[in-house]
Amino acid sequence: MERNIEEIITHFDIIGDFDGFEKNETGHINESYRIHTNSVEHPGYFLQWINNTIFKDVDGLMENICSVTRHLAQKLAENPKLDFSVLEVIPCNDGKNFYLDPAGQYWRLYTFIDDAHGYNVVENVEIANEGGKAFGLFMSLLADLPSNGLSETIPNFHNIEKRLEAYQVSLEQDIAGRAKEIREEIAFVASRAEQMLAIPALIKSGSLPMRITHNDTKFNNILFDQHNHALCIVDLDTVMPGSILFDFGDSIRTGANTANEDEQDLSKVDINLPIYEAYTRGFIESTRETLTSAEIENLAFSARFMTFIIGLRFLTDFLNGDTYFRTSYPLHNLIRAKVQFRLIEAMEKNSEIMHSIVMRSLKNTFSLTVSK
Ligand code: GN1
Ligand code: MG
Repeated sequence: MERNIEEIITHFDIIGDFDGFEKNETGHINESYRIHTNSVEHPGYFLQWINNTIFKDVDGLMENICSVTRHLAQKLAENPKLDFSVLEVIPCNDGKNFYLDPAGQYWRLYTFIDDAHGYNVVENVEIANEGGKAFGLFMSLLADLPSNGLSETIPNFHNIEKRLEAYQVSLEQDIAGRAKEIREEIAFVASRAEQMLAIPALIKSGSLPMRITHNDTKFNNILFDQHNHALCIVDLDTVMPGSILFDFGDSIRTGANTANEDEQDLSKVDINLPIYEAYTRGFIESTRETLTSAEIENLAFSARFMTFIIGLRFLTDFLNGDTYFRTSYPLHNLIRAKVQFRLIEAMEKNSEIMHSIVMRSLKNTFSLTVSK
């Protein structure tokens, strides 16, 4: 779609004048643009087109992001030692927190975080440990924000029962005629589905508490500074009530995979145990005060659970003819699903050691203290 970025920016209350932009190619759902201005003091802005087919309630979504970022900013002001930052939403000229253009497209603007970078594949254990601390801290700092004030931006987002139902429907309808290409994956899903239902059962029984979680904790949603200190958590569209297992599991899926999410050479896919351990230690350091026994017991398994649920979503989208995730070639979603399933196999082989790493981390880490 043709976008007039310069015109869109005029609707936001920015410092300086528009001076060009670059498109940022990460993310499978929204579109992002780095905006330059002629102001020397201001580092620029980060403009995003919000995919309204997927995020149907943009009002609710932006309210969530504003209350979460406000809360985090206040917590960080009270705890300057934490040396962490938070996204800043830039309002429109009319005071609203998003701009709806005449074509019915939704836009929002953040301050650009300068000199920051993220990782698709984590390079070393120090970075993994920082990442674990950062996502754990993000959740801990949100623990006292009332979760009933937040909307569910995508209902049933990590509901495995609903995801399995949607997959079954897509498989039966086979609208894109692709079911014949996924025989191995169909068998994989059938053989693992039942064990995954343990998580919703624990949620329903109340053993796994609902907290405010990020729900899209891809490792590349952590920004690092030049010294590889974790600076900020981004991509807040799905911050809503969820289980801590969702957040831990998705970071392991992305951060502790030796390969990219869409690696075509499946022999490169494996679980990187030193990275897993470093992330786990960092995460537990920031969350241990609140972890319940059911959460601890299932933390290692959550990596398989989240890898399964997202693999299943890629596979379902492949069957549907690629209507949800942005793809670059016809088999892209199938490759993504294959990578997830291969990673699950690698984690299954290491399941005991992954659990013992959780237990060891609980013994060997101290908690970060955060004033409430
Ligand atoms: C999507 O667009 P991005 O990369 O932030 C998806 C996540 C998936 C991820 C898979 C709202 O996130 O749930 O885990 O792709 N976000 C949404 O890479 O569906
Ligand atoms: Mg996202």
